[in-house]
Amino acid sequence: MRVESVVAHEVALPLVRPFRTSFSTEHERHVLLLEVTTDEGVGWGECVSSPDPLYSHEFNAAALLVLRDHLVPRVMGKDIEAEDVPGLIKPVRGHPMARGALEMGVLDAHLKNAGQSWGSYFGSNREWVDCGVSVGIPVDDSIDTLVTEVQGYLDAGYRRIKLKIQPGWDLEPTRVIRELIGGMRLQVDANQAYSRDSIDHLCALDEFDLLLIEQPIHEEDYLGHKLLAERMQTPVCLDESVLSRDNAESLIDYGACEIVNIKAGRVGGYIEAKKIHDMALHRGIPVWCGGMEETGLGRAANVAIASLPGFTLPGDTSASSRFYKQDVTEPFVMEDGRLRVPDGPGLGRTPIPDVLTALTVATTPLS
Ligand code: SMG
Ligand code: MG
Repeated sequence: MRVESVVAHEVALPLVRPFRTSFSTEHERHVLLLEVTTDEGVGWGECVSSPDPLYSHEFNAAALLVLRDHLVPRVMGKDIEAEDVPGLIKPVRGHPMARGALEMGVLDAHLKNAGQSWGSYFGSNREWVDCGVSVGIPVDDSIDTLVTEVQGYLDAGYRRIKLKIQPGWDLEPTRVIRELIGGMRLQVDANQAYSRDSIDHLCALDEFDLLLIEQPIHEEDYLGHKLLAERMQTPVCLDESVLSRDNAESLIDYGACEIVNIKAGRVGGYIEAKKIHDMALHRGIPVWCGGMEETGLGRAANVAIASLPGFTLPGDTSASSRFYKQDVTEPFVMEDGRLRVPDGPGLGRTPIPDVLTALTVATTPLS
């Protein structure tokens, strides 16, 4: 196949409620959607960076630059297979979210043309995936607000709750939500907000019978996570620290994590995500699918990959309505706490043209 043009559509989607984590409070999601035109047709990629480099070093303006000046030129106009994209752009260091978006767009174009679904291509063995939901820190710091929000998710049918935590917002909210939800699956995510000095404090979470604690300490502090994992009964799961298949295996071997959050954008795309899945499955390490408040495009790919056999824990694969009143594609609607894996060609979703136009705040040619 041959890539003929790449255009970035920056869309702004208002969130149904603010999403507060240990690193930011978001009211509106600004996301880059890549329209990749090839001789086989059009595909769509989603870049999961944000306007500000707060979750990781990546941010939208940098993603646009690296795509335009370094990544897109390496794939444009050549006779390639979709699977060649990671190798072609490998000499460029870093920027996994940008490179993942380009790979996703090319692969979607190819699979749409071939009539093969994302799930079938990657080896899905399920038609449905369980839905977990990530619950932010209330902007009013109120436990009552948290309880009301979580009760809404319980009523909607979610099968696993993840609470965002940070110093000062950890033991008490976790205790209250554990009481509220009984024996249902519960986990917490700190987005690096603690340090090695907090190990005693974090061990106090053990009494809440959590599935896992996600990325409690700084992403580069592997020893800190290893020391925590040795002390804490709750399994330690890494998110931001995991950047590739080989680094995931290193972290597991070193003892820094017992469970892996697989987020395609963070590791440079779905092809690398699948490699992490295969390694973890082979080694008996549980994995689950992380989320970056994706639109229906990224959500489609996530739901498909979450249906691979190694994804034994519910992911942050929530319904579109968790974040958006209006998604850019046909929305993902939960049924009995699950989402159906798309079975249409490619992602099984495309932007709805009028909606895309209405939500777009900038269009940037990248080729
Ligand atoms: O898509 O449900 C979702 C979001 C899940 O909590 C979520 N993601 O660290 O795991 C994480 C956060 C990062 C989101 S910041 C944009
Ligand atoms: Mg996380």
